[in-house]
Amino acid sequence: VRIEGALRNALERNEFVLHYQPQVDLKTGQIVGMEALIRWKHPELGMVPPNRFIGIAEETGLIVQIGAWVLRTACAQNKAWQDAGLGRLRVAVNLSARQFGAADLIAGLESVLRDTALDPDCLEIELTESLFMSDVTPAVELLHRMKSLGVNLSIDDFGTGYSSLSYLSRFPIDVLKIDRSFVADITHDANDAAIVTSIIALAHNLKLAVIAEGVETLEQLDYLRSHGCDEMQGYFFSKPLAAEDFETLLRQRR
Ligand code: G
Ligand code: G
Ligand code: MN
Ligand code: NA
Repeated sequence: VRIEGALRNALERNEFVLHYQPQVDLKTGQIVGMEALIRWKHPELGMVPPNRFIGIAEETGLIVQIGAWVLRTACAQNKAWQDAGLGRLRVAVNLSARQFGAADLIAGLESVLRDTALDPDCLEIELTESLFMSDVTPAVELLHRMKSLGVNLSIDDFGTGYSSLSYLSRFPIDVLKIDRSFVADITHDANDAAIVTSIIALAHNLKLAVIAEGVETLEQLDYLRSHGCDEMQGYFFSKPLAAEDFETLLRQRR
């Protein structure tokens, strides 16, 4: 309850920040993108992780305004890094179901792309399977409208939802993100290894790119690379970083 009241004021008080976690091409070892992850710098509670407030923000509907801020901030930051000569990276932003259902989703995306002048191909919108569960027809239309703006669409936490696979052939998806629960035991558990290699094959057969989340060890990285996974994201390479630290990392690697 205390959190909810403060959450309403957090946007005006400029208390949110984005951290960025690098996404690395497994063939070249280069940073090719980053996922923007929100944190709340509460004046008394300190740094509040998203798990403590995203749910409340969804219930109260505040996620629509917070999500719009995330999108705008992530796109502006990416464009600034590109203009500084730090590379043509792609930024991934999480979209909650509430935002997906909002009437002004497309207009909001359009205005952010116009205002920031970010190439839409350098933006990726992360969706979860739960978005596709209920009534599928409006979802298909909305996804095509998003795609027509030129942005990339990915499925986050792939394999953990309850939706059917049939949407993969009908929806204009570009990327599957293998959930980190499958990656964790990939080198010890034959079933998890089978699931991960199957997701990689599924993605590639559908001409989708595939990125593994939660990569924490060299063994996991080697396994994923040798099985043709395209990209990885995880603590082994880097935790999510504050913008200035992410920028330092980019400068060091150039
Ligand atoms: O950053 P962290 O690992 O603590 O993220 C925890 C969860 O919060 C993840 O499931 C992530 O998808 C979610 N999350 C982080 N940032 C955002 C955001 O900007 N919007 C939404 N909807 N979820 C986010
Ligand atoms: O949006 P999504 O649910 O995929 O959010 C990514 C979450 O995963 C964030 O909370 C991020 O901090 C977390 N994360 C990123 N890399 C790792 C990792 O290597 N291990 C673990 N356990 N969590 C990670
Ligand atoms: Mn995500
Ligand atoms: Na995930």
